[in-house]
Amino acid sequence: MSRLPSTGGVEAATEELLLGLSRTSAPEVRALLDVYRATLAEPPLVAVAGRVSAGKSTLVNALVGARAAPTAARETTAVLTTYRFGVPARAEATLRDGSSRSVPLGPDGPVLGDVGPEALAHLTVHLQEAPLRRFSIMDTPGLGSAMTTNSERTELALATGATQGVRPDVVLYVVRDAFREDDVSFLQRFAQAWSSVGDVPGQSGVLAVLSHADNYGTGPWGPEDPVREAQRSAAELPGRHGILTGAVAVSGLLAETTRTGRLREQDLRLLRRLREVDDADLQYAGLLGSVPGIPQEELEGLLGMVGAYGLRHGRRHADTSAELLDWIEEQSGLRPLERLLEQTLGTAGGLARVDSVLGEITRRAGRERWGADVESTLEAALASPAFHPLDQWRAVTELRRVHPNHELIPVLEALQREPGTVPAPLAVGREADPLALAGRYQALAGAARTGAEAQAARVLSRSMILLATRGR
Ligand SMILES: Nc1nc2c(ncn2[C@@H]2O[C@H](COP(=O)(O)OP(=O)(O)O)[C@@H](O)[C@H]2O)c(=O)[nH]1
Ligand SMILES: [Mg+2]
Repeated sequence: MSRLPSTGGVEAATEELLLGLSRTSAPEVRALLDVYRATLAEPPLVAVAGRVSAGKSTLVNALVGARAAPTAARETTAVLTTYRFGVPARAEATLRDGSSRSVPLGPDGPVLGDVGPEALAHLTVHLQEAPLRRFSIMDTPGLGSAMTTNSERTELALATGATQGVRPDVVLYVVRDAFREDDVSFLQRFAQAWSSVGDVPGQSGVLAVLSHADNYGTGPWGPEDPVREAQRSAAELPGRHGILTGAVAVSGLLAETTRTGRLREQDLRLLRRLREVDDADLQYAGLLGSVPGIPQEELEGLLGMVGAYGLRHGRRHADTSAELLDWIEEQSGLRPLERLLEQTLGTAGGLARVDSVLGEITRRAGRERWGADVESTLEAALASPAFHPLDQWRAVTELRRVHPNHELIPVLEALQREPGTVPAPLAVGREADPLALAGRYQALAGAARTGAEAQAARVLSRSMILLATRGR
């Protein structure tokens, strides 16, 4: 059963369409269609992208609630890994030749043994962590800066998961310190890898994560609170970069520490003992890793879990472990990220997935000659009223991209929310008559300035006709 939000019946219609197609298809096509149906029934996919050392794997661990992804030290061996919900916990390696085999899952992640990095395409790790029931999450290795030439297409596709054929519903793009112009080109290359899979419209969201919030700006020892500064900077990002649908400041380190239950009683005691140390001494100690009377490795261990920011401020919130955990959770910024993620997956995620899968099936049917009857069945189904919400979604997505403030956007959005009624922005006087509105939009389509506007008007005209003929 699908866990996606309501998508105006499109998902049920898609399931029915694919089932119908597979009944009349050749065995190899049927097998493919079954894979697509299974894909649609799975939780949506979140891809975490960004440069090496941006904090991607740390964030993955925080969101999953387990130290599943190796961080920092083992970055050089990083390989694209998707974490999915599954029982029992297990790992599977997919090789570049398309075959796959199960590999042991050790405490530090999959153990590759004799599977060489050059043979490996990606890993899938099944875990029982509750957040993975809501979404699967893909940890990507950072893209190199030179992955633009044709010969590197394969690497690019491998590094973004494009070879898996399952398009991410949301991209969390992790940056450290700042979102720069070359991050835009990085994101474009990320999208480019996907476009080599097919020209499916983009995923439902690209959220920027300003990581290392605890070290932001003047840093943990500076006069300003770095976390607040990072939050202010993050809030400005979507307005500045059209490619972003949202942005949040996060300290992945603090989030990983609370969400994976790393802190022990002795860490709490150690933090309390640090209350007597003044800031300058603590900063110095933080750099050198020592405070008189406290073993260096204990201090380093604590620093590795809460960072200098947690050391400096956390010690004032360490009366009880509950108080400390609440404080860390609050500073980490993970909850606002989860809310934004939930919202992004919830509003458009379902339709984006259906769109992506149906687009791919349509292309393959043509390219791989699945048969004229398959193609005509697909075409007829997609043109039927059951799939009209998908056309509305496509139209509004494209309109938002081309004319972000277009007056038809709220109309299309209202129709998606309440498919059975004339949208509130229109429901005034005689204009509320759907057939009159259909005519008006038809005329607008003819006079439109751009393809996006024309498409939106055509789709709206049909929405009104469908409204007028409902129940007749
Ligand atoms: N202080 C601080 N350190 C972080 C944060 N996020 C990640 N790190 C550290 O930065 C290093 C790189 O993180 P990692 O998640 O491996 O980056 P990746 O290469 O993007 O996967 C690790 O040592 C992390 O502990 C953060 O928010 N604050
Ligand atoms: Mg990593």
